[in-house]
Amino acid sequence: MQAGRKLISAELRQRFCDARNVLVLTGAGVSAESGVPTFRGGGGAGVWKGLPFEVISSAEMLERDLPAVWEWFNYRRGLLEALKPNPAHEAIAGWQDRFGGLTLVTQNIDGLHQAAGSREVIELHGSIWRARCVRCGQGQSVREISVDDGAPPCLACASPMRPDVVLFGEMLPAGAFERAAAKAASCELCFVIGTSAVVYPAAAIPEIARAAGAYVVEVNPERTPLSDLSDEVLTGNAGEILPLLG
Ligand code: BV8
Ligand code: ZN
Repeated sequence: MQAGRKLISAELRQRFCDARNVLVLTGAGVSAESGVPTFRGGGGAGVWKGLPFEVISSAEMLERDLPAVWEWFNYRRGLLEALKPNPAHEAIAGWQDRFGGLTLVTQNIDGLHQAAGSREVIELHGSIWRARCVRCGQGQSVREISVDDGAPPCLACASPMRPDVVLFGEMLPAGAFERAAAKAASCELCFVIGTSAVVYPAAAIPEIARAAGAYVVEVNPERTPLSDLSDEVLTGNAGEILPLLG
């Protein structure tokens, strides 16, 4: 039997066959094999102009220097333009037709799950492809506005627009966490893929699933604070492991 296949227990194979309600939580690691830099573990997205990303991606920085925040996300969007989904994104997209109830929750703002064909993705931290007005909340695709010279003006009220992402110290989009938490509390199988599980409240979702009796499976080349809580840890790259689950 191919080495990789041994990685997956017979128990997981059985649960994967029988499961109806499955929750998947992803982080930057699921996009690593597409070339998207991760934040920790030397992934390269951790520091910008000497500032740790938790600082540049913060509500406080937005107050202090909105153009700098735009520059940071324009830089990251530039990195993303040419990147494509990888076999991990494709495997997860394929699961939505396999399980009656698949809930895909991501911390990623890169849109690669949707590019792979995943529908109804719960984007806990927003999207780098959207902007919204700081005053009236009007949303806009960044592809429809010029974002290269500072904060673009809102087409409705002319106030400055900001990246439609959740910054540190900011609340998640209305209902996003609640919807994910409700699905976590009722799923039989919970996959945690490519996340260092240190940012909250996202990292609480697998904890909710575990507490509700779900079988929690972590996919990550490294151990995380969630590894001990997981029923099964698949050590390796998501793009190589997920296709093995069929
Ligand atoms: C909030 C968008 C309420 C912007 C992001 C409780 C305890 C402690 C702190 C807090 C707490 N509650 C709140 C906080 C504060 C804070 C927080 O969690 N801080 C952390 C740093 C301790 N949380 C917040 O501020 C949240 N808001 O709580 O609001 C509130 C409001 C007002 C006042 C009070 C309370 C908002 C958090 C969201 C911030 N925005 N992103 C942007 O992208 O710049 S977070 C961002 O960082 C990502 O979205 C993600 O969530 C996180 C990065 O983590 P990962 O995605 O996991 O990536 P990382 O690089 O760390 O790890 C990659 C992993 O993949 C590694 O494990 C690696 O081994 C693995 N890997 C690598 N290659 C592969 C792989 N795995 C598989 N395959 C591979 N090939
Ligand atoms: Zn406006």
